[in-house]
Amino acid sequence: MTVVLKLGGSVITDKDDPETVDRAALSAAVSAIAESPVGEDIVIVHGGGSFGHHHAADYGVSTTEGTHDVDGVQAIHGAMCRLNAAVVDALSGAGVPAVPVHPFSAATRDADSDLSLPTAQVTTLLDEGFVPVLHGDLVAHAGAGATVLSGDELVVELAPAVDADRVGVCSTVPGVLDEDGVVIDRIEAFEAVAPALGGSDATDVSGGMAGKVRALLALSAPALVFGPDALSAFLAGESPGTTIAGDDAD
Ligand code: IP8
Repeated sequence: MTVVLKLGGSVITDKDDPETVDRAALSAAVSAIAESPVGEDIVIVHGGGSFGHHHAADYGVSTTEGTHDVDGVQAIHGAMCRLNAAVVDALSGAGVPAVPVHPFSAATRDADSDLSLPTAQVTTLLDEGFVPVLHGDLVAHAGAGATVLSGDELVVELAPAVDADRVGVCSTVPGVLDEDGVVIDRIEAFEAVAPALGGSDATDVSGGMAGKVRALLALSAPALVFGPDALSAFLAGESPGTTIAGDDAD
């Protein structure tokens, strides 16, 4: 049972305070991972929270707007590396064999914005008993300099590469919410939930919940979106929050 788990940046950082880790939230997530029956068969991806997004906003960089400003690149990538070090340290402290993997060193987007992420490093680390910990980052982007590479994009690339059985997206909300704020139990087609998610124009996977759902529907593994309190349940094989299972999902 291989799991790809995304820890949302706003789950593990204090979003209002630049470069501040939410120690209590990170420690709770780390304990859930350390005690989970999944063991070392897990790839972890974390988002930017008050680390990457803060600097990306300062330099006007997004998944579509790039920069050639080396100071901006160092600020954004450097902040993400600092958050990654905090996550890896916390996992190591709990006995998880976590190792850092920095996507900026490997990924590219071509002039059509198509992403290429070499994954042999991740699969080999996993096979060798390590827990790779990747993060939202910058990516070298042909014609645009460097753009943001979101953790959600990484999850979508990694799940097939590691032949994931389940994908988890641990977010600050307890699942994908309908118009009344109620968690949607299961999503099998985007059209059925498009009105609740604010339309169908989100092709950018970092473009909010609509983009996330569209991208996760394309996976062959079921993906679950849930809140931090449900992380242990997800890792135990339960189905908290919203299950997103498109046509290709097992
Ligand atoms: O929070 C964004 O990752 P995300 C990473 O998963 C940066 O969208 C560099 C802002």
